[in-house]
Amino acid sequence: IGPSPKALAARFPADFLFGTATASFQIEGAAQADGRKASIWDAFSHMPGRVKGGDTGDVACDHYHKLEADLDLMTELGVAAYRFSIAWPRILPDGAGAVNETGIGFYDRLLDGLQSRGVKAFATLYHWDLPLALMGRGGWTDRDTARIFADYASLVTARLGDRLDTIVTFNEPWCSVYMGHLMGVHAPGERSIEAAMAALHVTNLAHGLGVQAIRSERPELSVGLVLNPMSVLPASDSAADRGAAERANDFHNGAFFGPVFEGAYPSALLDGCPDLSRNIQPCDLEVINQPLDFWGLNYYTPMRVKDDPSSPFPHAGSAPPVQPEKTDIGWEIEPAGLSHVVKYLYGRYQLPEFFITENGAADNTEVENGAVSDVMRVEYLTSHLGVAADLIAEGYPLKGYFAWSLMDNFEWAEGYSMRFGLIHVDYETQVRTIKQSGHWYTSLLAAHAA
Ligand code: GBH
Repeated sequence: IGPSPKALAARFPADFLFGTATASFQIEGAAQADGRKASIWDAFSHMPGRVKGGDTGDVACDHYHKLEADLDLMTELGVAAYRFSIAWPRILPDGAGAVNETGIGFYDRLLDGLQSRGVKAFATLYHWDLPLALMGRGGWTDRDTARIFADYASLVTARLGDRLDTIVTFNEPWCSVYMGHLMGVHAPGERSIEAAMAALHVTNLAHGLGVQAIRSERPELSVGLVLNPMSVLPASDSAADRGAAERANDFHNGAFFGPVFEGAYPSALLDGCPDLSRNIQPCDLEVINQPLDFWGLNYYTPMRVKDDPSSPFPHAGSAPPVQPEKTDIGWEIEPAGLSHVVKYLYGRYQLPEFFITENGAADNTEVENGAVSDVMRVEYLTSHLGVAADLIAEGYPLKGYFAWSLMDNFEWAEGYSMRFGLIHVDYETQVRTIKQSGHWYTSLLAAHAA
């Protein structure tokens, strides 16, 4: 079943960073504690029928109250870096205006705790928990939200930036834009191409303004953006399917990589979605196209497409999986998709160095006799890390890898039904149990550090 942790570790350079990742809304809970106000995910998850089982983020892993114990678990795992996100509504409960000092205090304790344990801090400003108050103005469909985001970025940089190793503006804007405004399966639950195209551009603009704000506050801080580019694989070699893959690339990848790294939206996207151009003002693309120190890649599964003129733009329908193995959430296990997407992107765009900022599997194995034998997750991580090592050997500038996730958590529309953690969380008792995958990761990290 793949190489030993020691053999795998030997394939990564000494300065390669191994870490784990989480996001505020998925783990913190304490939704009303110490002055935090609601985010769009609090509202969405409290609407009947939106999240499986009616689950909410009210308590989650109660990480807000278990910070010290969770930091100790990181030490036990032996991670060199921790990727987390900051809850905007915890530090600016109304999105703008009055600062909640108690909320900032939580991140002060987190950063001090990481520093004293020698763990590098990778912060994300936006992992989908927009302050609900900003929905009054239209949320991400309103241009003003971009400016307000930049003020939030300045505040975080000024107050916490001295203890950050890197800062990221957005996590997977593809999800907050398309799943939130077109597919309606994530907050705020809209289903309109008009809203999606407005949210796309306002989010990209917010990224650019955010980078400018961070740089002017703290020029030496390393700044990046985390994307979930689709590894778009055509169902067949036919010209029609390859054409569909090209259009899907524009819609899913070019919509973000184009403006951010080239200062232009793909022309096919501008032509195919007239709602997009309407939102663009002169100079926006210069603002969006800021040089970045790095970018983050989140990879789980490929997207297979076939030509389908009857489906909406980009006229690419989904094609069946090729690999028979799936994780418990039903996603095809295809490590080759990781190298495919990296090679596609570095061939297509001028990109800086990168980190794999998320990779992992839903493996819902439960605790039995005090242990969790999540063998599938170990195999998933092993095979994907093998591809990561191949990419480094081929010269791609991959600097680190973050396993998703440190612990089981609120898996968005799936609620608590899907478990991605290296650490098991019992949601009744909040007891944590390091899984077999967690112990395996520890041996990998120990071998790498030796
Ligand atoms: C990430 O999202 C999130 O950053 C993280 O918060 C989350 O917990 C984690 O992954 C696990 O889900 O079927 O058309 O939607 C990843 C979300 C999953 C979005 C795969 C795209 C496939 C395409 N991605 N999904 S589609």
